[in-house]
This record gives sequence, structure tokens and C-alpha cells, in this order.
Amino acid sequence: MTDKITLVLDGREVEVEAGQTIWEVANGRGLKIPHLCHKPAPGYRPDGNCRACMVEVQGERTLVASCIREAKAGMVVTTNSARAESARKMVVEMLLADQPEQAQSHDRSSHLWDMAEANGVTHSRFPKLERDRIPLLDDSHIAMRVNLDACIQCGLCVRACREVQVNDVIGMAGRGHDAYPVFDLADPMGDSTCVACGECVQACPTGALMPATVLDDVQQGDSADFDEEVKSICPFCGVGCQVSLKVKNGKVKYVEGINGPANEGRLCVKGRFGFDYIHHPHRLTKPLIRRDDAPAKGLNVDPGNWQEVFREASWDEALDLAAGALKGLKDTHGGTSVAGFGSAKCTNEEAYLFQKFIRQGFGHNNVDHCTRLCHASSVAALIENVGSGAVTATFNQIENADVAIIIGANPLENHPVAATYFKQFTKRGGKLIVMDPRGQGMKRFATHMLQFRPGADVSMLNAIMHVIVEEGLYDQQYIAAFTENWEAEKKHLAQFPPEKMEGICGVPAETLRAVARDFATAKAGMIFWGMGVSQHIHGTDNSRCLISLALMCGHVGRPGTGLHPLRGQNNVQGASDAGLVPMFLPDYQTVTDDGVRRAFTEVWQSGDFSNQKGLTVTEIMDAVHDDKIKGMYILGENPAMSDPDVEHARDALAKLEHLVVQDIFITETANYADVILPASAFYEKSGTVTNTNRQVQMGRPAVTPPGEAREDWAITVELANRIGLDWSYDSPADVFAEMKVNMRSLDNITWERLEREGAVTYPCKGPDQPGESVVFGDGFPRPEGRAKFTPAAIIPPDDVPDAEYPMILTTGRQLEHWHTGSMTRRASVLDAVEPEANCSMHPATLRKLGVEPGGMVRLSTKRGSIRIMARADRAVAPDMVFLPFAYVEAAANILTNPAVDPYGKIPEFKFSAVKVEAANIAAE
Ligand SMILES: Nc1nc2c(c(=O)[nH]1)N[C@H]1C(S)=C(S)[C@@H](COP(=O)(O)OP(=O)(O)OC[C@H]3O[C@@H](n4cnc5c(=O)[nH]c(N)nc54)[C@H](O)[C@@H]3O)O[C@H]1N2
Ligand SMILES: Nc1nc2c(c(=O)[nH]1)N[C@H]1C(S)=C(S)[C@@H](COP(=O)(O)OP(=O)(O)OC[C@H]3O[C@@H](n4cnc5c(=O)[nH]c(N)nc54)[C@H](O)[C@@H]3O)O[C@H]1N2
Ligand SMILES: [Mo]
Repeated sequence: MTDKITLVLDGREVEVEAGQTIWEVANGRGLKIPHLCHKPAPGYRPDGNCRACMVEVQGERTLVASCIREAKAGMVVTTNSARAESARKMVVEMLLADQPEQAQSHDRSSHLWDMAEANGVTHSRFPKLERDRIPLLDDSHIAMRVNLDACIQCGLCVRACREVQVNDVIGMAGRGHDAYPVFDLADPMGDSTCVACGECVQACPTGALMPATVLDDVQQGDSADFDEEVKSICPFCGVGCQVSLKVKNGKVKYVEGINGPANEGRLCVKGRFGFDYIHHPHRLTKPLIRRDDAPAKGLNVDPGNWQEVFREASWDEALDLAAGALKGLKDTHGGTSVAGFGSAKCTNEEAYLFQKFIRQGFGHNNVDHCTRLCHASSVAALIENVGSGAVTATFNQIENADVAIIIGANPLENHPVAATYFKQFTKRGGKLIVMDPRGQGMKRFATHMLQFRPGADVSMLNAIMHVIVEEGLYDQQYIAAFTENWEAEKKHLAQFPPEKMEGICGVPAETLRAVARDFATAKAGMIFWGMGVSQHIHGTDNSRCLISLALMCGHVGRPGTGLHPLRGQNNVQGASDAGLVPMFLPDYQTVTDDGVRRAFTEVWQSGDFSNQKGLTVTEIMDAVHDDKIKGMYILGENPAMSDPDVEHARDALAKLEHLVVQDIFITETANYADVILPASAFYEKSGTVTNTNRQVQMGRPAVTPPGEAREDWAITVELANRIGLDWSYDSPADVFAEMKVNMRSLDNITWERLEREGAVTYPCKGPDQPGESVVFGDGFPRPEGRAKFTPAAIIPPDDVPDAEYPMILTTGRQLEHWHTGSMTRRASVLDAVEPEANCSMHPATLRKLGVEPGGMVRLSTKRGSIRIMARADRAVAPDMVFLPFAYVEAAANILTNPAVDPYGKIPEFKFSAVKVEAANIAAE
């Protein structure tokens, strides 16, 4: 309970919560005090510098800035006195003196003009001040324009950049009236270290900083000039930022972040500026059918010129052909001859329908999606040891933590909005421990940076846990109350003293000891992890170690504690929850359980299907080579680029008797299709998605799909009916209602509620509750409510360097590109910022090879070879190469190792032996 205080506001006595500012008190009562440098949004501290919000407080000689003055008991505040009003008017007039007239301003609907109107000001009585020394237009950045003639020195952009996003790029130069924002040390914005999150643009109240898409060539525009505003969810990563899409003439004009539970208004470059892939001319607009005279299946379709390979068809023809062929394979060879890959880019309802289509339509469980290549090992370890595959706490819980580990994850590039909370945590004094073979961006914020040998996670983590045991730093009470198998774990850990492990992991024993002490003795600690942990043949063991580490310190189940594998795709959590995996029906109910299957077939009103776990993504490709699978339905995945062995995957796709691909573009995978079904993109459909925080959120359509493209769920329903399933859903809401019948995780979450509230976290205890951000405070969903310690032994990577392949190849991501590039290489801003296929190596390594930074190298592994531009990057260890997998012209997965982890069946994307050679054209 917060204390209440009483004060007088404009002559009336009001009772309010203590601790609020006068501005907040007034605002809470519907009184709009003008404000400019104050942004009433989460994360923005009031600054009180512009004086636009002045009010009178009885007994004080001067007016006070209401945005920073705390309301006190007994205060007598007058907001509407003549003195306050004329002072506020004066402030606005002074500021307008320096602005272009409204009709010619950069943003005719900026907040400044709203405030001018609120003060009854239309133009200024004051003469223009001299502002010649300030550089005016800066159009060096592709996505943003800086027009400093509109700057009022309010400092919001500085707070946006330094305090909210913690990017530390914008600062103020000059003094007084001559002050103006600069990027780094006065670089043009486009040459600075700006990562284009656009927070400053969203914060700027005057149009001095604006999205380029709002301005015309004479730098004039109107941010209110849109036909419609639609609230939806960013379609890129698992953070699940809520966005407001401003739509004009059927197209998204610009995007702003809104106050969702995960992002609180923040966005990154992809969410803010990466939306226009949906308007790209390569979008599929009609169903396509492979021509009878098409060349043999291969990577031979130019997405802009596909007519040699495909012909346009009507929906009826395409759907009949696709369904007829898949059903024909079933009738001839049995249901198991058809398999499906669903999509983590689509909605929960679409994922649910997809797994139902395969299970009900073909009688087996050979259905999977990209989670297999992603956190499959983390989920295997979590289900085994804590009884649930989802995070135990939202990432935002870091605000209650005093220590956090980030291991094998690069959130600055891959979960940039989550990273803003991690950076803020360190600014508040939180201890951050980063563990990564690469000196990735969070290093700058780390208390301890453990730049260890790739693939050596288990040795490092076991050594840390050894110290915790040896020094008695574990939480005996927690272990006794909530865990099992501790004695075995303790005994196992005795073999891993840090002095012995430092030779394996490359981290000095003293550092391992210091980290152990910091983590174990903290009041509240969290662990975040990513692909560096999961994508190994020992990925499940890596996660087991992280789980054990959290459990032995009692860092689970309380605010500021928890296990959080940062989920990747916008809906990979939801797609997995919805049963888009070969071993589980929705809510991780096992397919081998007769009762579970019966519960579903009762709802589906159909017969039983296989009680055998199905094949995984990579096993399905093997089964195609083995002639067991002859037909596939691939929806919103691009295995011809993302599979760990693309030559093998492409051969499999070519071999299929019938391949149906449903996508928004002619992807590399669609090159091999017999039928291509044009789908709607995320901003063109409605449906729910579930983010890394277990927050179920409502996606809403903002624009109509191009041409004849249709919503994914509706296409799957059409196919189902054509293979004889007799489905009738009128909308995703119907599907959601069906999902709820057998998914306890959706209790107290309804479609109507999501439409109204936008987001609810599961599990949720009541229709009026927001849901649990921290779970397992009173035990785990396992026998006797106990979590388990599973000891992990050291297993070396599968493909270790030798004389012929002496270096280590690791693959991953970059800020601007999304996976296989299908979307982001068609997003104009993102592609302009990062247009060329590249890899990174230590400058010393490049020197040894005789390659200049920016020169070409040839990378070869036991599986294949590519030629690619090499950048110099000190963050990469001298014996390593870092390679993103977004570029078809230098496809990483020609090189990667498909060996898998025995439990999660996840491939070892993070480690292969590689040979690197200089490869300028002359040498080739
Ligand atoms: N911009 C962008 N963002 C994305 C995506 C994207 O394609 N582009 N994809 C989304 C998806 S689906 C996912 S799964 C996430 C992935 O997000 P992350 O997990 O952050 O992804 P990666 O870049 O693959 O790898 C993370 C880190 O693992 C480190 N690493 C390499 N080898 C090892 C090792 O042996 N041990 C340890 N501990 N670390 C190692 C790498 O140096 C790298 O910094 O990102 C999501 N967000
Ligand atoms: N070398 C290497 N390979 C990796 C990884 C790695 O770290 N290194 N990481 C792995 C991981 S973690 C992952 S998650 C996978 C990702 O692998 P994929 O899921 O295959 O990759 P994406 O490029 O995200 O593919 C998504 C597809 O969906 C399409 N799409 C987008 N929106 C929609 C929509 O609304 N409807 C439909 N129908 N289609 C849509 C896009 O055009 C694209 O073709 O890659 C894996 N592969
Ligand atoms: Mo992923």
C-alpha cells in the first residue's frame, strides 16, 4: 500500500498517492499541463529543463516546473492562474521563434504544435535568434533525418539514447541557445555508431529527428497524416515488442513502439524500420504451379523472374493439385510418406492448425519446425529438470536482480530491446557476467567477461559449480526443499576443480572462482542463454549445467531470479506450445500417452493417430533420402538455407515427389516446390503470438495482403478440407477457442480479453490477473514438486580442427538481418545498412592470410566451400571465423556440421573445423 496525501489543486482538495509529481497528479485527474521536455512514458525521467509546464505553488516566489516537483501534503497548486498561463505561453512563443512556420515545418503535427495550440499560440511575437552556427539538415542516415533548426534543446533525444536504450551515441554540444545534439563526437548520424533503434525519433517533440519516410524532399511532412493506426506485434524476434503501425494508402508509413509488457515503448532497427519487406515487389500475389517444361528442380528461380519455372494458377487449381498430390501419396504409400514443417513466424492458431493437419490428416507425428535448430536442447533439459520448457521469469525481471549471467547469447544484436533492460541493470550497479567465446557487445557492460574456448561450456560451468560446493556457497535450504539428486551432482562436481578446468575452457581459475562467488552470494540472480549454449552436440548438457547452477543457488522462483533461454522467432514459444513438434501435442502433452491423444481426437472428432514420436526436422530430411518421405508441406520456413547441411537438404527437397511451399516470397526452398501458395505477412493477418516471456499477445491486420495472397490459417483450412477433413473455422478466434479446450496454459486467457488488453502472461490465475511473470516459487511441475540436478560430463565438439582444417567456424546472426535473409534483404533500410555477405576474423588472422579488411576469403569445411568478404573484428578469437547465415550467395550452411545432440536433436551450428584462404579474384 502506498501512502495517500491530500493537497489542493486548482481550488479543489484532492487525495492522491504519495511520491507523484505535480504533473502526474494533474494528469491523473485529466488536467493537461503542457509539457515538452517531459515524456510521460516508461523509462523517461523528468528533467524540468524546458519550463513549459510551469505552475504556481502557494508560498513560493517563483513558478515551479510541475514535471519534476513532487506533490506534497498540504500543497496548494494552481495550474490555471494568469501568471502560470502567461509564463507557459511565453516559453512556447520563445521556442516557436526559432521554428519554421507550422505549414513549412518538418512535422506539421509535432507535439510542439499541439502544445502551442494548447497554450493558444499560433505564431511567435519574438524575432528569430541567430542559429547559423548549428548545422541544419543531416540526411546521412538512410532511415532518419536530423533537422536541427527545429531543435528546442529539450534533451529528450539524449535521454532516449543514453538512458532508455543505453546506446550512448547522442550527446549535447554547445551551450545555451547554441546547444544541439551530436552523434558520437559530432559525426553525421549515418557515420556514427548509431544502431538506428530510432528511440530518439520517437522521443523528439518537434520534428528535429524524424523517420525519413514521413518527410518529402524539402524536409516537410506530417506525422499525423495517416489513414489508420493499428496496434500489433513486431514480426521479428521473440521479445514481442508491441507496435503501432501508421497506415497510409494501404501501406505502412512508419512504426512506433507502444507500451507492451515486454518493450514498454522501445523498438530496435528491425521493428522500427524493417517493416517494408511486406511491400516488396517480390511478394507472391498468386498461387504458382511448377511448369511441365520447367528445368530440373534446383536453385534456379530468380524471384523477380520466375516465369520460366512456374506458371500462375487459380486458388482452386493450386489447392486441388497440392491436396490431391499429398492425399495421393498417403493413399499409395501410407500417411507417413507426407511430412510437414510449420512456422514460428506465424500465429498460435496457424501452428495449431498445421500440427492438426499432419496428425489428423496423415495419422502420424512427423511435424516439426525451426525450434529444432534453435532451443530444442534447452527445452529438453528444462522439461527434464524443471518440468516445463518455458522461461521461469520474464527478462524484465532483471530489474529485481543483482547479478545476471548472459551466456552464448548476443542480445545487443538479436534481442536488442531485451538488451536495453540488461544495460540499464548494469547502470544501476547490477553485476553482469558475460560468457562468450566472442567479445560481443555486452562485454562493454560486463563485470566479468569470460571469453572462453568455444564448445567448452560444460568444463567452465562445472568448475564454477565446483567452487560453489567447495566453498559452501550453495543454498542448502532451497536444495532440501525443492530439488532432488543433489548428492549425485555434488559428487560429480568434485572432478571439476577450476585449476584443472582452466586448461580446457581457457578461463583462469581465479576468474572462475570470482564468478562463482558473485553469482552464488547474490540475493537474486538470473541466467539468460542463447544459441551458443544450445547449438552443440552437447547442447542439452550445457543447459543442464545452467539449470543446476541456478538451482544450487536458489536462484529460481523469486523476483529477480530465474532461467531464461531467450527465445528466437516471434512465435517460437507459441508454436511449440501449440504442438508444432513431433513428440508433443499442445502444452507438451506427450503423443505416446493414449489418454492425451484421446482428449484431442475427441475434440477433433476423428480417429486415433500414431502413438510414436515423430521425426524431427533433420530426421525428416534423412527420411526423404531414404525414400520414406515423398511429399512435404512447408509453411513459413526456409530449410534450403537454414538446415545444417543445405546440400543434403536441397537434394532432399529436389527428390520429393510433391512439395507444397506456403510463403510470402519465392524462397530458396520454394525453388523446389511443385505448388507455391501465396501467404499474407504478419501485418496482414490477425492471430495471437507468444513471446519469450510467455506473454500471449494479439496481432492485428494493418494492411491487406497483396494480390490474391491469403492468411496462412485459411490456406491450411482449405487444404484440410480438400484432403477430406471437414474443418469449419470462420476465424482465428474459432481456432483459439478450440485450442483452449486442451491447453491449460491458456486458462483465463480468451480471445476477447486479448483483443481488449493486448497481452496476458501465462500461467494466469484469474480473468482479471495479468499472469505470472515469475513461476515455480512454490515448487515445480515434477514429481513431489522437485526440480532435478542432472550431472553433465565433458564432451568435445564433433568436428574438431586438424592439420587440414585448422581453424574454428562459428555461425550466427547480425543486427540487421533475419536468418535466411528472405525478409530483411527485402527491407530497404536493413539491406542498405548491411548489403553484402560477410564474415569476421581477428585482424591478426587476416594479416597472416595476407588479406586486407574487406578482402575476399575462401572458407572450406569437410562439407563444402564458399567465397566471402572478410571484416576485421578484434572480438573474434584469432583461431575463429564468425559467419552469419543470411546470405544465399555465400550460404553458411554449405559449411556447417549436421551432427546432432542426442536429446534435443539440435545440430552443431556453432562449431566446425574450417580452412581459411585468401581468395581475391586473381588467386581463384
Ligand atoms: N538480428 C537478428 N535477431 C535475431 C535473429 C536473426 O536472425 N537476426 N534470430 C532470432 C532467433 S530464431 C534466435 S534463436 C536468436 C538467437 O540469438 P543468439 O543466441 O544471440 O544468436 P547467435 O548469434 O546465433 O549466437 C549467440 C552467441 O553464441 C556465441 N557462441 C558461439 N559458440 C559458443 C560456445 O561454444 N559457447 C557459448 N557459450 N557461446 C558461443 C556466439 O559468439 C554468439 O555471440 O536470435 C533471434 N533474433
Ligand atoms: N548456420 C546456422 N544455421 C542456423 C542457425 C544458426 O545459428 N546458424 N540458427 C537456426 C535457428 S535458431 C533457426 S530459428 C532457424 C531459422 O530457420 P527458418 O525458420 O527456416 O528461417 P527464416 O528465414 O526465419 O524463415 C522463415 C520463412 O518464413 C517466411 N515468412 C515470414 N512471414 C511469413 C508469414 O506470415 N507467412 C508465411 N507463410 N511465411 C512467412 C519468410 O519469408 C521465410 O521464408 O535457422 C537455423 N539455422
Ligand atoms: Mo532460433
